Amino acid sequence: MVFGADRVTLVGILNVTPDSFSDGGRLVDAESALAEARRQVEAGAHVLDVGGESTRPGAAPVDAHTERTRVVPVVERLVAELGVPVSVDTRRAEVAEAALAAGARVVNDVSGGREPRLLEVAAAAGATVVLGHMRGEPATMQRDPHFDDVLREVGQELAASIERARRAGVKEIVADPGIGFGKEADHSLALLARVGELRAELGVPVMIGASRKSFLGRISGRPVDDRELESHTAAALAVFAGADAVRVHDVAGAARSVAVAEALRGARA
Ligand code: HH2
Repeated sequence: MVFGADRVTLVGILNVTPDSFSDGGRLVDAESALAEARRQVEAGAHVLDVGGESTRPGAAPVDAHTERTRVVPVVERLVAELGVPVSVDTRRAEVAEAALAAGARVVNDVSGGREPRLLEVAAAAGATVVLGHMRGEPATMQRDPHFDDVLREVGQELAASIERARRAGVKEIVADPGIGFGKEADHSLALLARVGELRAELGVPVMIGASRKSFLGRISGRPVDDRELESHTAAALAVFAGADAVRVHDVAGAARSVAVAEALRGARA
């Protein structure tokens, strides 16, 4: 199991894209990605999540060949040189398959397994799958998202994804409510605050990815390159509220804030 029950899993973000919303263009060559990955592992990352397509609101999709060419050489280097499980952040079966062949052990799919073959290739490789919740496509998902009851609807849609993944033969499944994926700030806040209920309902570990996202900027007024304190606070509170894993850019800071949250969660129990 990659997402062990005995600790909160810290997932470090490595976006090897030119256009990710907060760190685009910084890690496009394998050497920079490797150096950042080493820093994240030293800071306490348990998993490294490599992404070759930005899924920020409004992002245009990239073709599978481009995504694979960005991701696979980095996955190969991380697997060869670092001792932590590598995750590939992709919606495409073709990219997942190539990354798994290069040694990745986790497929993180923000679309929740919309491409059925992605679940099949992950199952065949014995990989863990993170199933995200997203309505629509990144290019248009923030156009007036609507929920009558966000917790219930996201829970039901994630439960359907989990069922598909189980049927495909995936053994380790993690759910993610998709903070900011087709959601207003209030939806993201409700999902984060009530993550414990979501976890209890779904019966699988839940990951939260709030790092640097716009709903935090809406609260503090800070731009994307100045939201670390907000991000650490959100990670800690997500853990206190019941999250099993957090996906973060600044692993060193998150490791410290999450340690406090874990201790408090332990004290409450
Ligand atoms: N958020 C992003 C990307 N992948 N995966 C999961 N499971 N959960 C998330 O919340 C999530 C995710 C978006 O953030 P980021 O990778 O920083 O930006 P971009 O999509 O622009 O590359």
